Amino acid sequence: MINQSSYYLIGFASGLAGVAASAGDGPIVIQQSQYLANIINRGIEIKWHDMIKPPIVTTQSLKDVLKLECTTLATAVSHLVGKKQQLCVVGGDHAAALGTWSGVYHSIHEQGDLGLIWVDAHMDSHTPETSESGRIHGMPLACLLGYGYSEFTTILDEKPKVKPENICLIGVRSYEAGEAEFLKRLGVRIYFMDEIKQRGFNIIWAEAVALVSKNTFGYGVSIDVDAFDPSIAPGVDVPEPDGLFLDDFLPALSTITNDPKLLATEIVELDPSRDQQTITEKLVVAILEVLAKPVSSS
Ligand SMILES: [Mn+2]
Repeated sequence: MINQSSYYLIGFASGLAGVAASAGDGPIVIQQSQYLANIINRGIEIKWHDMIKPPIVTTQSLKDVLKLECTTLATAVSHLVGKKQQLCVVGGDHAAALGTWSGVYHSIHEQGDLGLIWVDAHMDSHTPETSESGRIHGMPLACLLGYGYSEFTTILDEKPKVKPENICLIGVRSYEAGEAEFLKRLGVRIYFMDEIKQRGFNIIWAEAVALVSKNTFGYGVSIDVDAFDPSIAPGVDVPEPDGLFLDDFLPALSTITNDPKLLATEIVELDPSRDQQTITEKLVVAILEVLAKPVSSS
């Protein structure tokens, strides 16, 4: 049973693994957002559980700082999932996923496997061997599959957090050969934009939910804001043309918000310094509103 009383947000105010540190301001802006205040005033009960920030001064390496942040995040997520609370992690760069899904895994793995829908313009499936930039926000999905730096593949538990057959990616349109080959070799299902346009978002969404539910205890959804079209989500560091629109995404998302198998959600890569007239901030809050709105059981 899911506890419907409150919806919890955990801020991951870190942009250390991405293109710009300013992505770390994403959750701070959401926390102070008038759009968020408006939906709370309309009676949607949203509470901030935590706001995780990088240390101001440190002598540790980037990997060690990130591991610490992600372990803190994983511990907070695991705590809430263990209490059957609904939650969304608000990033920060996509390295948040290392903490979010390690935490969900930690909480549920004795009961069954974890499924994951990864909504993103990119694959985020580089290993240190295939990455040209070396940026860790391009590697979280590979790490969750058990490949990459041991600092990130062993958060809270030694084992891989998701099996390839329990993952799918939605909205991909920009990637490098190395990561595409990696996912293909593992047999991970990818819904590229071409297929989404051809078959319709609601159809591929239902298929994706079925795929991540089939052999799992439950599943999560990781939403990179750059999955959306830059015309509605300019506030990201790696925009890619020809993306998703909310008219398709929000109705699809609303079909799972009362699904007892939905364990957690995350929204990442909002960079407020690149936003235009706060429209990306508004988009993030619109997604949170759908997630947090109590669903009357009919
Ligand atoms: Mn991403």
